[in-house]
Amino acid sequence: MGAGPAGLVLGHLLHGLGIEAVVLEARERGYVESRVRAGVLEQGTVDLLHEMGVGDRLDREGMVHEGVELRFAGLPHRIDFSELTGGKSITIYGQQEVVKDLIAARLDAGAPLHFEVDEVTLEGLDSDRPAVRYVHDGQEHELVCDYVAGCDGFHGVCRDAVPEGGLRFHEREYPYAWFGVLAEAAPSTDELVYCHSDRGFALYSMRSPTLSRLYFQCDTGEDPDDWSEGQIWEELRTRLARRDDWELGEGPIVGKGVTPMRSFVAEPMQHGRLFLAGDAVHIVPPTGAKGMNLAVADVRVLAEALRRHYDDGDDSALEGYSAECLRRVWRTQYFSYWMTSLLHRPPDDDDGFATRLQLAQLEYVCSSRAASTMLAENYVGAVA
Ligand code: FAS
Ligand code: PHB
Repeated sequence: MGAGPAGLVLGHLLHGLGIEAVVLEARERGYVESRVRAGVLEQGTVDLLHEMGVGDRLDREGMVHEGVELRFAGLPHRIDFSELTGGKSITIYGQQEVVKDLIAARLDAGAPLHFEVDEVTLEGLDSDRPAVRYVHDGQEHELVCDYVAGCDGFHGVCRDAVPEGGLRFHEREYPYAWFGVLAEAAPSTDELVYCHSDRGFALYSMRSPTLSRLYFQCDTGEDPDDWSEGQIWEELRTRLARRDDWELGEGPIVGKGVTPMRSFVAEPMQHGRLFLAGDAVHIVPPTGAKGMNLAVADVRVLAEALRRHYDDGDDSALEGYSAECLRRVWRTQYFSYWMTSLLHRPPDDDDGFATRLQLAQLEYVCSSRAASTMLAENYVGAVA
């Protein structure tokens, strides 16, 4: 269920393994392929897309970064990923580009992918013949299958199909959100900039040599339409200001939106014949750039577990799916929570104590090899 990164990567891996699968997506193709979300691919995600044979455009258009800048007190501090992780890096390539490549590959392979399905219900998850009912092109359909992969995101139906008490939930809502913009401005920095400022967090990211993606911390419930382009650029200029002559390049803003920040995990990641993956079962705040990478990592484990079931009649990996993924999910939750707490202005810090602690920790991260290595290896996804 779901044609996001999780559902499409799983569909492609299973197709490659000769395991029959149907991908069902609620939205139309155009919408799914234009939805601006993540933009950072870990080394492991890039390697997998190559192994799957969908890495050509990524190679041509992706931007490889071997480091990142932490900016605080108006000064830049570079974290050298390559030096600290034995040569690993990240690649900047929009999530919607990954989705486009995977949809094209699936349709080229003639593998089933249905857009605009509706009224999806799941039945018999505790039996060995679960069924998915849905409406497509006005017709009712029933798919009786061996397993259902719930890759339908946070607002999908699969997680809710688990009976009451079948899952435990862990959640933290953050008292701030991200105001994100996409701008037709040539990036004024070679690598991403994570910025701690008195006015709150800011992030300089990009999508291409002509497209910049920027975010700044705002109040929850902020309405992007209350901000003019001038106000947005002024806020970003103020927060990202450096003490030297670095200047923020501006350009027409072609997209803006506010994203709430939460940490969420549902456990276990399986119920009967339903296996949950990606945002359907865990959400991380985007500060660690982990959302899409975590979704891909889940289905990589699930595809191998299904291969062992069908090829070797061995269900041990399916039985171990949830535990194996949750180990990575909680470590990633910790890193994303740590990055978020380190860089965002705490709402009620009247005496500045929390801000002083953040600055001391930032100083430590940028002056200690051990601490900068912790950040680097988690960011590029080099932690086993
Ligand atoms: P997805 O949500 O991507 O895909 C689920 C799919 O299931 C969707 O296409 C949906 O339409 C479909 N679906 C839903 N209900 C269905 C139903 N009933 N039947 C069939 N299909 C159904 N991460 C970052 O690292 N950086 C970012 O900047 C960033 N920005 C984000 C901004 C937003 C607004 C959101 C929501 C997430 C953002 N993320 C970001 C996290 C994001 O990258 C997710 O982690 C990633 O999309 C997860 O992929 P999937 O699990 O495949 O879920
Ligand atoms: C992005 O490019 O959209 C992006 C980059 C880094 C993050 C979050 C989002 O931490």
